[in-house]
Amino acid sequence: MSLIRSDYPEDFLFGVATSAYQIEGHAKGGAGRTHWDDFAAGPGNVVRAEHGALACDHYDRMDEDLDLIRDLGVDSYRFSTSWARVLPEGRGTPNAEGLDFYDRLVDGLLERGIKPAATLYHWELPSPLADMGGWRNRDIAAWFGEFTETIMGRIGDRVWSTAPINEPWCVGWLSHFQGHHAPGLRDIRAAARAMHHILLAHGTAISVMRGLGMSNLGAVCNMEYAEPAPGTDGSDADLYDAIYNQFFLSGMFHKRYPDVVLAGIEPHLPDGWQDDFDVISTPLDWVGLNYYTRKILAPDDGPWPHHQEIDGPLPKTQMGWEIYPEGLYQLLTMMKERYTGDLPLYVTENGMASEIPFRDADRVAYLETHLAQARRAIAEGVPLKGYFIWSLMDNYEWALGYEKRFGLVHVDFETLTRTPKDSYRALASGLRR
Ligand code: IFM
Repeated sequence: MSLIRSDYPEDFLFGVATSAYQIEGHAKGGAGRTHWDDFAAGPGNVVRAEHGALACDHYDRMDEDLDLIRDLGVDSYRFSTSWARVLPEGRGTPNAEGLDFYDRLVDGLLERGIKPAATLYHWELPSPLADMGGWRNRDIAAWFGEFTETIMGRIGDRVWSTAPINEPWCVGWLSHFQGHHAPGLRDIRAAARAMHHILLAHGTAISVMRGLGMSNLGAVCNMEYAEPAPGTDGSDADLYDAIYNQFFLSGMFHKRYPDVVLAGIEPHLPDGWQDDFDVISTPLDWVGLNYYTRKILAPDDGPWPHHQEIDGPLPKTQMGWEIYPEGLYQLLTMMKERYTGDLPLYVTENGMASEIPFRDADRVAYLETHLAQARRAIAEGVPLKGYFIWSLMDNYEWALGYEKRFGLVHVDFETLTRTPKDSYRALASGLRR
């Protein structure tokens, strides 16, 4: 790999990322039921109706996994805390075993010299909260505040960084308007309310953590570069960009939502939404970008937002996503110019799914080309401070089950044996140079 650590600023940080439901094995350790367990049980929602009950069995193989992270030579590990493992009912009595698990995880990282980068919520909402409307219910901000207080009351003194909600677009739009993720709704009103409440919960959690005396608090947004289809006037790409890439940062940094998005969702936002921006814009210490691909947009004659994605000509990953490294540079630059200024930025996820089990030269090339765009951004003054690869190991890729493999480490889902791929070895050697 042409990656050489010394090509990056001295304080630049490399890491790998995972999330709780995707690796832990949710059936273990007294965790409560989640809306992903419910969604996966519905016909046609998830490939082969696969779920996260065992996943990578990280719950019982934590030490082996932490050794893999240490031997890779990265500086930080981005993990998430499962709300239902900590509070099986979503509120009320904590699960002592769950709290002990995250305590051991953080200590295990620190013992190995790895910075723990926590995300509070990476998609597994406790079912009892989903029963009460989940992200559609304004009370979720207070419920999330209670969860934040409970888990960070236990590990907040030792984590290196924390972000409340992974990928607000996925939690809101993908799950409540497009219906691809739990709770599987295709409902504009549900989506509008969820998107607003996600931001309210985000700001509430930041305030709770400030109250606990924590620092290095950020937000993690996923973005896709929006490209107009040839021959179109660009308005479809602009609207896609506004919903996907601008909405959440605009709320957090400008205390407003983009007009073109309001044109579609304003009638569905909860009463008094304009009064929530002081909470939503609670100051942050950094912002993370999860980047994978671009989309090409053209009009269609369906309901708002009246656009469709067009198949693009570039090589694609196992997910069918075009490989477009320049988008990483373009979005980092946009974030700095429009929203974050001098605030540190991180690439909190980047990587590819590949069907090649061990000799994954395609993944090495993907990482190299994206890292080149990260260096381009740094050279032009973007305060990019770190880069996390998705993912440490193959895991549960949500509605696509276990087939799509993002890992630097191969997981045999029959035996749960972990085997480092070529990309793991290439990165380990580059990080030592
Ligand atoms: O696996 C997901 C992860 O949970 C969130 N970001 C994108 C990844 C790949 O689809």
